[in-house]
Amino acid sequence: PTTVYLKDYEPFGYLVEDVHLTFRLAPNATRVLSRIRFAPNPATKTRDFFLNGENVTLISAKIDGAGVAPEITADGLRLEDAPDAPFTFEAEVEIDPAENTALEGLYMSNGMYCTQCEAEGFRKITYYPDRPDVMATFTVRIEGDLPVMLSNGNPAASGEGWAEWHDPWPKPSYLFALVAGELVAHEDRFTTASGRAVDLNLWVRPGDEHKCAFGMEALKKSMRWDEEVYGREYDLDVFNIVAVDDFNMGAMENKGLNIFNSAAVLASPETSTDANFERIEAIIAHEYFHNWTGNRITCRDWFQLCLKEGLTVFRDSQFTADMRSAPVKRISDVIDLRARQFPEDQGPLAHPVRPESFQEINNFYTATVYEKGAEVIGMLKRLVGDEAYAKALDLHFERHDGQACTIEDWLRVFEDATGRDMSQFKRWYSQAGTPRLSVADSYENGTYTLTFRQHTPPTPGQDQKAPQVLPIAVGLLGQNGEEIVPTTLLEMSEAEQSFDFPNMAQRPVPSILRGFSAPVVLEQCWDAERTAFLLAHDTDPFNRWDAGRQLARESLVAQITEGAAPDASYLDGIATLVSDEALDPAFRALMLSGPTQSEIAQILHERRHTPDPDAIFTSAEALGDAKAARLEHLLPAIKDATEIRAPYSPDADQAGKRALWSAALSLETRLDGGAAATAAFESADNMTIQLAALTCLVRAGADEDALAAFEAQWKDDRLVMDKWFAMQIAATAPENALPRARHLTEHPAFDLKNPNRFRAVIGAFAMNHAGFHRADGEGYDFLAGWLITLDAKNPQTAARMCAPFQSWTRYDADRRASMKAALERIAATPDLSRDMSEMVSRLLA
Ligand code: HT7
Ligand code: ZN
Repeated sequence: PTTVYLKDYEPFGYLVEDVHLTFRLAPNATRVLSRIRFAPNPATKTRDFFLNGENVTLISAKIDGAGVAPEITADGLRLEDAPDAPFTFEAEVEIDPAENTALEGLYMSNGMYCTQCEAEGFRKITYYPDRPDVMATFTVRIEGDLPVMLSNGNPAASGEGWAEWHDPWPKPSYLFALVAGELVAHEDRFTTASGRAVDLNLWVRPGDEHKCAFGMEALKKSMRWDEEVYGREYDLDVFNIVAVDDFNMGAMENKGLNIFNSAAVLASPETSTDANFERIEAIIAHEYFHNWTGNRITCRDWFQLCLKEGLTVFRDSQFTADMRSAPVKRISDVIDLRARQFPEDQGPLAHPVRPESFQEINNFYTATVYEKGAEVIGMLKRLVGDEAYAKALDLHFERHDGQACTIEDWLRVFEDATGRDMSQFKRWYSQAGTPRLSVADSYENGTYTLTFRQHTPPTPGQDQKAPQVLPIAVGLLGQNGEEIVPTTLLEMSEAEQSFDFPNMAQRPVPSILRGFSAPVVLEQCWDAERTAFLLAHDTDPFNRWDAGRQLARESLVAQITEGAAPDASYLDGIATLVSDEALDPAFRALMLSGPTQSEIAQILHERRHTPDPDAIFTSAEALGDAKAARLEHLLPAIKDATEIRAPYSPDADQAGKRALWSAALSLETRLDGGAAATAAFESADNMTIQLAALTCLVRAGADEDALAAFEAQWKDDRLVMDKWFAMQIAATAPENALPRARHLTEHPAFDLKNPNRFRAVIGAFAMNHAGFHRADGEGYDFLAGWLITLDAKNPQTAARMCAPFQSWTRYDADRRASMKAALERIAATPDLSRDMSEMVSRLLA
């Protein structure tokens, strides 16, 4: 396979003025007619007229009305003698949406036509310069016997069996979308700050109308928020969202026609959990915010993906923090970053936030590009301050509207708006790996000194790392827990740097990296007493939570490596916090959750112990049991105080109470074997409590009746059945995970072609840490076998699911050999996709 390099970027030799497309829809033989006006690009000397095209059959091609016979290759079309002056290119091609199981380009989902063009899917629809720096206006005519036919922009005209759409905003082809089928709309209206009336429609399959209201409210809140916080208004007369069952990712920000995985937009109290509601609100916001950060200002090439994704994730996190609890959102984001991005950054798949080469761009829609990309924006904002950030963003929108940009353009905006030199900061975009930040302190003659050292371990292809700019938020506490120095930002730019705090009457207790101000691993000399002190007193909610997490982590490491008992100071600290009714219930619920088993495996590996997944599982269970015993007397009061019987609302307040109630129920189940969980399951009137109770029963191994009852109740709801499949595999005891997953692949509702269902069974299995890492290696073989099968149909989803193998080198020799063999089995599969072969070769390198 060919490798594409950032350094080789060249603009396309032609500009596209406008595009007219006509679709004659038919499941196995859709005809696509294109009329495209090209003009030589004055910025380039070479004029290679090559149009990307894959899996399309050319019927005819013309230039300025005269037939031409271009050279056709597996990946496109070339005309040697294209004019060196403006001309119109016309083509007619045929494609087969019904056979398209890769879900890229135009495909069918339950009888509905829909598209997914990011990153390089438009070339599966017709011949085109399918690259983000070619921007054009599109007019689209759809012909077919379907009641609803949608495309980007505003509706232009329609009649019996046809509809026309016009998008006045120049856009790259990856933002093209078409949907056609039997759909019904949940309608609403929004008036923008400047008075433009916008029709809002959420299109769903008949029967799903009752799951639309929440998504629509989330859309309106997002539109208002972007006006108020970023000064960004919507720019078309209509905004359409469509829910689709078969979709590779969460959602797609096509201009004026966002397409959503139905799991990322449909919600009702009976069928969706609080976590689903929060995620849906965030994804709707994310896709909507792309209208400015992604669509109006797009990426020059796919190496710049973080320009739109990092910024848009940062914006959706700000939105959620504003709508809900800011500290809880920050803690949840860091849990996610440490669980998904840190392993990526510390393993064979590590790559910079702006990668420099790829074989298959779909493999770079990663936690590093998205979540670390968002952390980088958060650091920028901290470093320059809120006001300068707002000024820089205004300049970005003003200067680059309508352009396809780079990270250099983005950083120049900050340099011009603030006068700061961003050259060292830019290393965050080019250096892979998680910096490790160690800290030492001293106290002499009334001056307290913090000395930091930063070091980033080597990553594939990058042996040496230069120091990065680290914003380190620090607060100092007095011996009685009072705050003597409030949060202060230290700016570190060297490999080693000291910061003095003079005139300190006593040696303070430092609270370092408040709010997780930089995405680093903080290495402090372990001091159990200081950590317990911070758990009790820190005024920074993130560091307070993290102190609890560290105590739990150290307890587990000592349990595993020294046979120690669960740490009493951790249990005491948690007991005090969870019964403190002045604290937000959502925060208290987070305090009760422990580190994941794969996090413990990573820490053991860092400390040169070979992780034993069974020992990790047993120790985590022992800590859970000890927590239940220590908190037993508090559980009734915690549950009583949360009033979960109020009429259901998905708001943050109620969701926080239910989270705490469910965490208490989970501990109670360890004590009563499932009696309380059974009662909760049977009386639940919302999915949050029903699923929480069922999870408790699965963990306790008392699940047979409840699982059957749940299936009987929800067998006709695809999204709820995904939960049923996933949870019973992920939460069961390790020895049951593989037999259960195997058994469920034979369930009549298991469907390889539906990514949600595949992830619910095969993906959930890999989340059962000790079940996946069974000593006999059969878990690895099971995953590899299913990835090989899926790769033949849907390479993108198959390749994304290789991630559980990324930690393979950290385990014992037998497990390592089994994982390597599983990866080699994938690598040796004939006709492996480009997606999969790139992933496996990086994993094995
Ligand atoms: N920009 C989108 C990324 C994307 C995608 C979405 C759905 C299916 C396939 C996809 N490939 C890339 C989604 C986002 O970040 O908002
Ligand atoms: Zn995005």
